[in-house]
Amino acid sequence: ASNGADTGNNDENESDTNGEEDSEYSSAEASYVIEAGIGLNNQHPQYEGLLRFKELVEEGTDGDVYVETYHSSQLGDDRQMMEALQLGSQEVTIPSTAPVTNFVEEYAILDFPFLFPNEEVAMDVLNGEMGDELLASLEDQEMVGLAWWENGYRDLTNSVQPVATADDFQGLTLRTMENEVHLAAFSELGANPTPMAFGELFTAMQQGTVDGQENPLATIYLEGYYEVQDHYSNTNHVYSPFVFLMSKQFYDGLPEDYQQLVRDAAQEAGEFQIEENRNQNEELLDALVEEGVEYTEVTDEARQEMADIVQPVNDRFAQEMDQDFVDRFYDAIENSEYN
Ligand code: TF8
Repeated sequence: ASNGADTGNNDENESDTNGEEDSEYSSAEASYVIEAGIGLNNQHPQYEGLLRFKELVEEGTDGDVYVETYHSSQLGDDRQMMEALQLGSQEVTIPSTAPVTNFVEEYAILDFPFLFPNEEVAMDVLNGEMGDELLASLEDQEMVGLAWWENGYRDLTNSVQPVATADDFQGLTLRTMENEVHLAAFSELGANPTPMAFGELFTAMQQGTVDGQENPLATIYLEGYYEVQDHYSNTNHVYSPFVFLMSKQFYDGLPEDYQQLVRDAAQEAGEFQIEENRNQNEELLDALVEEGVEYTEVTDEARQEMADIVQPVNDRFAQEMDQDFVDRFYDAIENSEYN
């Protein structure tokens, strides 16, 4: 297993490894035990969402389904946890969609930079037919997609220079997620992208293996990146969803009423997580600046220039995908009432 817990430095409550103290139930008395793991630490709204899921499932089944929660990559990184779901040795994980492209190609469309004009459109499309289709496509991979959660718009931090325009990406060595679209897009901008698992990122920045990284504000602040990064820019370059995944083997073994219950719980806990995520954002920017990070505001004009530079990357990947799927996806964005 990975030792991600050691790489972040903001795990203020290390003893809270599995939410045990928040539950009146126990695994010994349950018919089903769900081991649920995430890569982020227990300060992130994603963990609060996971605890909400635990509460809903345990109360809804009167303790017959028990949920053990793990954070900080205690059970492995996103990719390893998805593999464990396929094997049936872990029941739940909630990765960003970017590493899911290694299992289902179509997920790559979600990594297209500057695809969704705002969060509401993104959630509208994901909770509609296109999102349902993406969830269903996981079944061939022995996983069941239960709900969409939100990581959020990704922003840039680095330890070298303020990034205000596309030119400022030149020469920066940036950690990216393990995803072809991200690799291509950052190369196109003139940076040196270095894909690596999330659990290795903090140390890589600390040791100077990479100059910077990109993640939503909540991760940047709550994982303590201000200790190793000097500059933050609100590039908003990619909207990053989380997808709530369950092992198909485990799901298929549940009675039908429990299947519906975990589905509803994942959805409801997700709505809570998304609200928490969005509420925190403004506060977090102030807190980041308070820690001494220099904030560079990216203008709409500069963002448009970045978008124009990476557009050929989107077009190239779109061409390699099922044309009908891509067309319908773009239509769904355009036709969203939040657009
Ligand atoms: C990344 C992602 C991650 C999440 C999480 C660790 O940068 O944004 O923060 O997928 O599961 O790797």
